[in-house]
Amino acid sequence: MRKTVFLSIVGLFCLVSFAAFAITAPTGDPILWVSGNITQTNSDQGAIFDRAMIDKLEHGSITTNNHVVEDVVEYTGPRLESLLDYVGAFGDSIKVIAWDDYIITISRDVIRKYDVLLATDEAGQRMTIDGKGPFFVVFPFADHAELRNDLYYSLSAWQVKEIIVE
Ligand SMILES: Nc1nc2c(c(=O)[nH]1)N[C@H]1C(S)=C(S)[C@@H](COP(=O)(O)O)O[C@H]1N2
Ligand SMILES: [Mo]
Repeated sequence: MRKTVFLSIVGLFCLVSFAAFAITAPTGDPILWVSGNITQTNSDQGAIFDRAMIDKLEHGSITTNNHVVEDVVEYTGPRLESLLDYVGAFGDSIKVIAWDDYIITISRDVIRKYDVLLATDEAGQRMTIDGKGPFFVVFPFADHAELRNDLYYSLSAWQVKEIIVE
Protein backbone atom coordinates (compact mmCIF):
# COMPACT_ATOMS: atom_id res chain seq x y z
CA MET A 1 0.00 0.00 0.00
CA ARG A 2 2.72 2.42 1.03
CA LYS A 3 4.64 1.51 -2.07
CA THR A 4 1.60 2.22 -4.26
CA VAL A 5 1.11 5.64 -2.69
CA PHE A 6 4.81 6.38 -3.08
CA LEU A 7 4.81 5.33 -6.74
CA SER A 8 1.66 7.37 -7.41
CA ILE A 9 3.30 10.45 -5.96
CA VAL A 10 6.43 9.85 -8.03
CA GLY A 11 4.27 9.35 -11.12
CA LEU A 12 2.33 12.54 -10.49
CA PHE A 13 5.54 14.45 -9.96
CA CYS A 14 6.91 13.20 -13.30
CA LEU A 15 3.73 14.25 -15.10
CA VAL A 16 3.84 17.71 -13.58
CA SER A 17 7.51 18.23 -14.40
CA PHE A 18 6.93 17.07 -17.98
CA ALA A 19 4.15 19.59 -18.44
CA ALA A 20 6.05 22.47 -16.86
CA PHE A 21 8.05 24.85 -19.06
CA ALA A 22 11.03 26.83 -17.82
CA ILE A 23 9.81 30.15 -19.24
CA THR A 24 6.39 31.60 -18.43
CA ALA A 25 4.04 31.65 -21.40
CA PRO A 26 3.33 34.99 -23.11
CA THR A 27 0.07 36.71 -22.17
CA GLY A 28 0.17 39.32 -24.94
CA ASP A 29 0.44 38.87 -28.71
CA PRO A 30 3.47 36.77 -29.72
CA ILE A 31 6.12 38.86 -31.52
CA LEU A 32 9.19 36.60 -31.55
CA TRP A 33 9.58 32.84 -31.95
CA VAL A 34 12.85 31.17 -30.85
CA SER A 35 13.46 27.47 -31.43
CA GLY A 36 16.14 24.89 -32.26
CA ASN A 37 19.01 24.19 -29.88
CA ILE A 38 17.59 25.80 -26.74
CA THR A 39 17.00 24.38 -23.28
CA GLN A 40 14.50 26.96 -21.91
CA THR A 41 11.08 26.97 -23.56
CA ASN A 42 7.47 27.91 -22.90
CA SER A 43 5.74 25.86 -25.59
CA ASP A 44 6.20 22.78 -27.73
CA GLN A 45 7.44 25.12 -30.49
CA GLY A 46 10.20 26.57 -28.31
CA ALA A 47 10.29 29.98 -26.63
CA ILE A 48 7.62 32.45 -27.69
CA PHE A 49 7.90 36.11 -26.60
CA ASP A 50 5.39 38.91 -26.24
CA ARG A 51 6.41 42.54 -25.86
CA ALA A 52 6.53 42.51 -22.05
CA MET A 53 8.92 39.53 -22.11
CA ILE A 54 11.16 41.24 -24.68
CA ASP A 55 11.22 44.43 -22.59
CA LYS A 56 12.42 42.45 -19.55
CA LEU A 57 15.52 41.08 -21.30
CA GLU A 58 18.85 42.80 -20.73
CA HIS A 59 19.06 45.69 -23.18
CA GLY A 60 21.95 47.32 -24.97
CA SER A 61 22.55 50.38 -27.08
CA ILE A 62 24.41 50.97 -30.34
CA THR A 63 24.81 54.43 -31.80
CA THR A 64 25.58 54.16 -35.47
CA ASN A 65 24.50 54.76 -39.00
CA ASN A 66 24.23 51.98 -41.56
CA HIS A 67 23.70 51.35 -45.25
CA VAL A 68 19.97 52.09 -44.93
CA VAL A 69 19.95 54.99 -42.46
CA GLU A 70 22.50 57.73 -43.21
CA ASP A 71 22.16 59.57 -39.90
CA VAL A 72 23.94 58.30 -36.80
CA VAL A 73 21.14 57.33 -34.40
CA GLU A 74 20.84 55.30 -31.23
CA TYR A 75 19.40 51.78 -31.47
CA THR A 76 18.24 50.02 -28.33
CA GLY A 77 16.79 46.61 -27.60
CA PRO A 78 17.79 43.23 -26.23
CA ARG A 79 21.42 42.20 -26.68
CA LEU A 80 21.22 39.18 -28.96
CA GLU A 81 23.61 37.34 -26.63
CA SER A 82 21.34 38.01 -23.61
CA LEU A 83 18.36 36.61 -25.49
CA LEU A 84 20.37 33.51 -26.45
CA ASP A 85 21.52 33.06 -22.83
CA TYR A 86 17.95 33.44 -21.62
CA VAL A 87 16.70 30.57 -23.81
CA GLY A 88 19.74 28.41 -23.00
CA ALA A 89 21.00 28.41 -26.60
CA PHE A 90 23.77 25.90 -27.20
CA GLY A 91 24.44 26.11 -30.94
CA ASP A 92 27.32 27.75 -32.83
CA SER A 93 25.09 29.91 -35.00
CA ILE A 94 21.58 31.24 -35.39
CA LYS A 95 19.27 31.46 -38.35
CA VAL A 96 17.32 34.73 -38.39
CA ILE A 97 14.06 34.76 -40.34
CA ALA A 98 12.18 37.94 -41.27
CA TRP A 99 8.50 38.45 -42.04
CA ASP A 100 9.38 38.76 -45.76
CA ASP A 101 11.06 35.30 -45.51
CA TYR A 102 14.52 36.84 -45.74
CA ILE A 103 16.88 34.41 -43.97
CA ILE A 104 20.44 34.86 -42.76
CA THR A 105 22.84 32.89 -40.54
CA ILE A 106 24.99 34.64 -37.93
CA SER A 107 27.67 32.85 -35.90
CA ARG A 108 27.59 33.09 -32.12
CA ASP A 109 31.21 34.29 -32.22
CA VAL A 110 30.24 37.30 -34.31
CA ILE A 111 27.28 38.03 -32.02
CA ARG A 112 29.61 38.01 -29.00
CA LYS A 113 32.49 39.88 -30.65
CA TYR A 114 30.34 42.82 -31.78
CA ASP A 115 27.66 42.58 -29.07
CA VAL A 116 25.01 42.58 -31.79
CA LEU A 117 21.62 44.05 -30.91
CA LEU A 118 18.14 42.80 -31.65
CA ALA A 119 17.01 46.40 -31.77
CA THR A 120 13.41 47.36 -31.08
CA ASP A 121 13.87 51.14 -30.98
CA GLU A 122 15.47 53.62 -33.36
CA ALA A 123 16.14 57.12 -32.00
CA GLY A 124 13.76 56.43 -29.11
CA GLN A 125 10.91 55.26 -31.35
CA ARG A 126 9.59 51.72 -31.34
CA MET A 127 10.14 50.31 -34.85
CA THR A 128 7.03 48.87 -36.47
CA ILE A 129 6.50 46.17 -39.05
CA ASP A 130 5.98 48.75 -41.82
CA GLY A 131 9.47 50.04 -41.03
CA LYS A 132 12.34 47.87 -39.77
CA GLY A 133 10.45 46.49 -36.78
CA PRO A 134 9.56 44.72 -34.72
CA PHE A 135 13.25 43.72 -34.60
CA PHE A 136 16.28 44.93 -36.52
CA VAL A 137 19.65 43.16 -36.25
CA VAL A 138 22.08 46.03 -35.59
CA PHE A 139 25.89 45.91 -35.87
CA PRO A 140 28.12 48.70 -34.47
CA PHE A 141 29.24 49.98 -37.87
CA ALA A 142 30.33 53.37 -36.47
CA ASP A 143 32.83 51.78 -34.05
CA HIS A 144 34.07 49.03 -36.37
CA ALA A 145 34.99 50.14 -39.88
CA GLU A 146 35.68 46.51 -40.85
CA LEU A 147 31.94 45.84 -40.65
CA ARG A 148 31.13 48.22 -43.48
CA ASN A 149 30.86 45.70 -46.28
CA ASP A 150 28.14 43.70 -47.96
CA LEU A 151 28.52 40.69 -45.65
CA TYR A 152 27.45 42.63 -42.54
CA TYR A 153 24.96 44.73 -44.49
CA SER A 154 23.28 41.52 -45.57
CA LEU A 155 23.31 40.22 -41.97
CA SER A 156 21.45 43.38 -40.89
CA ALA A 157 18.02 41.77 -41.19
CA TRP A 158 15.00 43.91 -40.38
CA GLN A 159 11.38 42.87 -39.70
CA VAL A 160 12.74 39.87 -37.77
CA LYS A 161 10.14 37.30 -36.76
CA GLU A 162 11.97 34.15 -35.80
CA ILE A 163 15.31 32.78 -34.60
CA ILE A 164 16.39 29.16 -34.95
CA VAL A 165 19.46 28.17 -32.94
CA GLU A 166 21.66 25.70 -34.82
N1 LIG B 1 13.97 41.62 -43.79
C1 LIG B 1 14.95 41.86 -44.65
N2 LIG B 1 16.13 42.37 -44.21
C2 LIG B 1 17.13 42.63 -45.08
C3 LIG B 1 16.99 42.35 -46.44
C4 LIG B 1 15.75 41.83 -46.88
O1 LIG B 1 15.50 41.58 -48.06
N3 LIG B 1 14.76 41.61 -45.97
N4 LIG B 1 18.07 42.55 -47.29
C5 LIG B 1 19.42 42.56 -46.67
C6 LIG B 1 20.52 42.83 -47.59
S1 LIG B 1 21.11 41.58 -48.59
C7 LIG B 1 21.14 44.04 -47.60
S2 LIG B 1 22.50 44.36 -48.51
C8 LIG B 1 20.51 45.12 -46.92
C9 LIG B 1 19.87 45.87 -48.05
O2 LIG B 1 19.54 47.14 -47.69
P1 LIG B 1 18.96 48.07 -48.86
O3 LIG B 1 18.03 47.23 -49.68
O4 LIG B 1 18.27 49.17 -48.18
O5 LIG B 1 20.16 48.50 -49.62
O6 LIG B 1 19.52 44.78 -45.94
C10 LIG B 1 19.45 43.44 -45.48
N5 LIG B 1 18.32 43.17 -44.61
MO1 LIG C 1 22.82 42.51 -49.88
